[in-house]
Amino acid sequence: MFPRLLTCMVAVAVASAASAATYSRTSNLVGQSFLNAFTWQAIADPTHGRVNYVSQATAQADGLVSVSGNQVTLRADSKTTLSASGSGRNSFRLQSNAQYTTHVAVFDIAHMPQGCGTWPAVCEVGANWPNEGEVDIVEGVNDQSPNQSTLHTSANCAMPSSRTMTGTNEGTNCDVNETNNSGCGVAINDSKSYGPAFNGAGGGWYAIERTSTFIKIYFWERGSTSVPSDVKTPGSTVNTSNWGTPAAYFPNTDCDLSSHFGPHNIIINLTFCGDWAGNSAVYAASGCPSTCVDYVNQNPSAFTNAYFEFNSLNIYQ
Ligand SMILES: *[C@@H]1O[C@H](CO)[C@@H](O)[C@H](O)[C@H]1NC(C)=O
Ligand SMILES: *[C@@H]1O[C@H](CO)[C@@H](O)[C@H](O)[C@H]1NC(C)=O
Ligand SMILES: *[C@@H]1O[C@H](CO)[C@@H](O)[C@H](O)[C@H]1NC(C)=O
Ligand SMILES: *[C@@H]1O[C@H](CO)[C@@H](O)[C@H](O)[C@H]1NC(C)=O
Ligand SMILES: *[C@@H]1O[C@H](CO)[C@@H](O)[C@H](O)[C@H]1NC(C)=O
Ligand SMILES: CC(=O)N[C@H]1CO[C@H](CO)[C@@H](O)[C@@H]1O
Repeated sequence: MFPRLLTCMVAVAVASAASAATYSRTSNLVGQSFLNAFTWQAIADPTHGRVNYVSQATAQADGLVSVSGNQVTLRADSKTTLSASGSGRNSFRLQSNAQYTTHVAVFDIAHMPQGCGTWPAVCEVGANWPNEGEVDIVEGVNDQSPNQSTLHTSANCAMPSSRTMTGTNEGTNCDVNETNNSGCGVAINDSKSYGPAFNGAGGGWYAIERTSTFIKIYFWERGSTSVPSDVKTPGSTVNTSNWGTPAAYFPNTDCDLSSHFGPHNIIINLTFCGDWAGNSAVYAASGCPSTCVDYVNQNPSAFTNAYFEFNSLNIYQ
């Protein structure tokens, strides 16, 4: 009886996994429709960066946002020398108007912000942080590569140290309180996944698949021969069964995802220095000059390449 029951359960599990792997497109965001799906947050930076998050109106007046065909460019100010006693460097923090639980999001990114002191992120975050969780899809500092996809949660959420992913486990405890906000990160095993090398390769695709039982992050550099066809040429559906081993895999084996992750907004932001990039040991280890805040204040032209360029964002549910 028992083996037979087991076989039956396995069959059910496989069937539901296969059906959960196909999703239908709910948003095809390019150009102006991409911008219309987000709200600019001119707020104080929760990560204490040397930044001044501006409104969309200010960004437009200062040329920090532009649309060219399908492409959307979001950049930081690269013209103004800052006074040490004044506000930080003008930059962007965009939050999606919609929230997502089970979904797939595919970000086709042509360029990401680079330069000493930069700390860009594409992430998904719930209300009442950290109780509804945070998923950093791509985040890094000071051009260091390859880095890193991370969960940040409340207490009692861990990841197995060994799991089926191409990235490298950098910590199994996702609880921000016990990890000094570091969470459980996975370094992506591709030197072109971040910063100048990512940009030099023409960027690539980052994708998240979130279900009630796992969160997966995928990355393909622009020239990869293994980009799935439904990623390379987005259409009305995706089938993640054909996407191969994820870069980062966060299963629910040691973390009840349903109680640690609520509905999430997508956030796209760029700060400077702050808790991570500006940490003096991290900044120095990156081979960056001076101190982070002085460098950001005094070298506007160093931020000419501190911009995101998105080709598209497709969301499937
Ligand atoms: C971007 O926003 C998210 C969500 O608030 C936050 O966790 C992350 O630290 C921010 N990153 C930067 C670079 O400001
Ligand atoms: C990491 O990337 C290297 C170089 O492409 C490859 O040889 C290695 O198999 C990868 N590791 C994993 C776990 O996929
Ligand atoms: C945070 O962690 C410390 C131990 O590192 C613990 O004493 C404290 O109760 C925790 N606080 C919360 C809110 O979980
Ligand atoms: C999704 O891909 C898997 C693996 O190739 C396949 O078995 C399944 O039939 C596909 N699902 C749909 C709805 O096409
Ligand atoms: C916690 O993080 C803050 C901000 O990065 C840092 O200043 C502090 O030294 C860290 N504390 C520990 C115990 O690592
Ligand atoms: C800044 C940073 O966190 N860099 C890390 C990027 O990933 C590599 C490989 O895991 C780490 O060694 C670096 O510390």
